[in-house]
Amino acid sequence: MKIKIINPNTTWSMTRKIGHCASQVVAAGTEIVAVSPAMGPASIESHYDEALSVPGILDEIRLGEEAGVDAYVIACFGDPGLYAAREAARGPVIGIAEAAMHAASLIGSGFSVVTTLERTCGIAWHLAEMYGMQRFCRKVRACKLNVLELEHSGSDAYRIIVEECRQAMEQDKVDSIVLGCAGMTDLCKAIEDELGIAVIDGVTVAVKLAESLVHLGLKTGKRGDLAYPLSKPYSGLLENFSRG
Ligand code: 2AL
Repeated sequence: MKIKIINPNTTWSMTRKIGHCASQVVAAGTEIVAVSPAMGPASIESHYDEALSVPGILDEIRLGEEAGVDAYVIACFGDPGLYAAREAARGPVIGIAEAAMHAASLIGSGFSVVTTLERTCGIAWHLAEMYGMQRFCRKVRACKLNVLELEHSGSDAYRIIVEECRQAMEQDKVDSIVLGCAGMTDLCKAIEDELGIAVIDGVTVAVKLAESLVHLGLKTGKRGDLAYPLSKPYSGLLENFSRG
């Protein structure tokens, strides 16, 4: 089984980290391919970044379909381009925010999200609403860290994130904490050990969900609004996205 993880930002140190953490949790016969698209923002922390990450994601889906990939994970907490990617893919496509929030809803009655910049909190709330997870989401907390600070060993990011998770644990009456950035995947176990509360990383949950769906023979439905996109011309920079 081949699962392709698309880190929609172009920071390969993060992509390698994501691929490594995902490889630790899959079965022996599951191959993980972690990529960043050839085009896109270095980090994603706004609606603007999200929109500009989507063509790169869709290009990686196209390449994956040609290479016989069985399932995909979109490894960015805003789940950018998720439904467009599902239209273009045969197999399942899972976003890390939807995976993490659903996992949290299965193990407790409430979770808080701990994410990067304040400005991304609205994106997380919007997703919680869209996925029917608002009932479980107690709070979305920002660490005031930008995404790329997670890649700098001297940035004190771990300490700052642990302290925000501690606040969530003490103040929000939650059963778990959802990490709000794919770049936090490597910190999950250490935070959980330090605080003694369930900490959920969407990358590992999404990859296990994708693996399970493939194992069960479940694919993306093509009978309704996730059918393959219609064939038509696309122009300018999007010329190569024409299907047909
Ligand atoms: C993210 C993420 O997961 N990767 C990225 O570049 N931006 N989301 C976030 N809220 O920081």
